Amino acid sequence: MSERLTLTEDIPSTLRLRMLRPVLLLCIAVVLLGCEGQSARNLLPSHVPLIDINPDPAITEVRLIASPARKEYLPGKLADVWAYRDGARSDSVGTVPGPMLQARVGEQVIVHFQNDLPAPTTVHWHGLRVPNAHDGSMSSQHEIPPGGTYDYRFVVQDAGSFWYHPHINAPEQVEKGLYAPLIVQGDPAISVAAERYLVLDDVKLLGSGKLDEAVDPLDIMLGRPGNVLLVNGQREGRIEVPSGSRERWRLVNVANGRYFNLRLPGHRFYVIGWDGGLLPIPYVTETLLIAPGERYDVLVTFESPPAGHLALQNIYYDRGHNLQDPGPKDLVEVVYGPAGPPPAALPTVLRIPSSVSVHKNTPVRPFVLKEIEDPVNGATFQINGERWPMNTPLHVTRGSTEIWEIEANPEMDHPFHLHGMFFQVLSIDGVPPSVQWGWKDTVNVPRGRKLRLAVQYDPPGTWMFHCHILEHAERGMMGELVID
Ligand SMILES: [Cu+2]
Repeated sequence: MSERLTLTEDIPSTLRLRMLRPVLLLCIAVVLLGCEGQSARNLLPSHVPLIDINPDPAITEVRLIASPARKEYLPGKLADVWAYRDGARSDSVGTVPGPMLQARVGEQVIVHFQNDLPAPTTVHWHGLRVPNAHDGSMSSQHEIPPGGTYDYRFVVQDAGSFWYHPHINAPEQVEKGLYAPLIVQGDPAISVAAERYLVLDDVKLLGSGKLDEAVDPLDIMLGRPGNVLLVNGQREGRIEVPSGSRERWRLVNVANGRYFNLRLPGHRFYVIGWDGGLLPIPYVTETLLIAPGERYDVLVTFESPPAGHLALQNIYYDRGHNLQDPGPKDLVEVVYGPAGPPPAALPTVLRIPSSVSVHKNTPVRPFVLKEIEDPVNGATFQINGERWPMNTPLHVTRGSTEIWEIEANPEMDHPFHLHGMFFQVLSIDGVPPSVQWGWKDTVNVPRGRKLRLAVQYDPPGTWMFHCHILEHAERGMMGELVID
């Protein structure tokens, strides 16, 4: 009998049935944990920063190790995971998420990386503009074998919220726990009572609390939907917020394929930034969609304590394939604590806008993201009719600008990520987006629609672009851009 458990399962039974899991469904009812909603909610742990071993204030130098570790996703049950740890702390153990890398704009960062995993790996610094040899993709470096080391070196150029993760066999390695937050400081100060980095994930667990490593066709199609939702590696956590005050939340979606659509009932998100840092003009929203790989930076004001239970929730977003609404799921309980400092006036301008210059003669380069259903293997994925690694690299000239017109086929959305440089969204089906001039490195391409992006080619090297549903990328939805 399957021992997979069902905690936050939101895959419609019709689809699961269609996708060859009839036995699982019969078993679901008897493997429930049975304590949903009753567990003692623990305060979310804060991220432990990597120790800077270099006294020079212009250099952040750290030792990062990836190794097997254990993680208690479910109470009293240990899962075998792969995790990052700080090699500069003699007593460090691997954690999920891994230790946070922090640096300031203009600093040189040196990461002495050591692979203690039983498999080759690399480290990709998602969103950072780095020299090509330090990007950590399969197009820019050789894999780091078990027992091997690699020194990553780059100067951080942009303040913002980023993350790091492997770029080899990512569907397995990220799912096993290899991901961590990365913050580059250097923004103008925004007055808040507290700042948090909430790392959103899901994980597919068996009733034993171990990772379910079986991959079925549905996992390939949707990006391994987990049955347990995690914030900072913890299920059903709790945060205490200062009453009458304001916090800054950085948010990243590190899930293989889950879309997070956030809501905090009775509160609004004041969005001040996303992938490439602060936005020129903030905006307010009741719900916040975060596709895999994306980051958002929001202010939340806690003015009126709710009468009852308050939770940051994940609500339905229609990403395609007739997935049905499972109802809201609590991600983390929010508790009003003692009064904090009253919030200062909200900033209205955060950054001077800058943009990629495009005109009517700017070349348009089309990309079609396509899913090919395969009843045996689930699906394969293509960009412009080609499957990585059999893709034809695109060659372009450094400094030139092009418009990328990206179209997703009608079945489902795909979050599109470009390494090495930011881009700007010009239009969706010809209509400019309501929020403009923010720099992105990952953007959701809604199914059946066309996005136009402005991309200026720099720096030189071979850069990957791909869907950030990791199973899609690994099964073909990935290409290479060569800037000469
Ligand atoms: Cu995709």
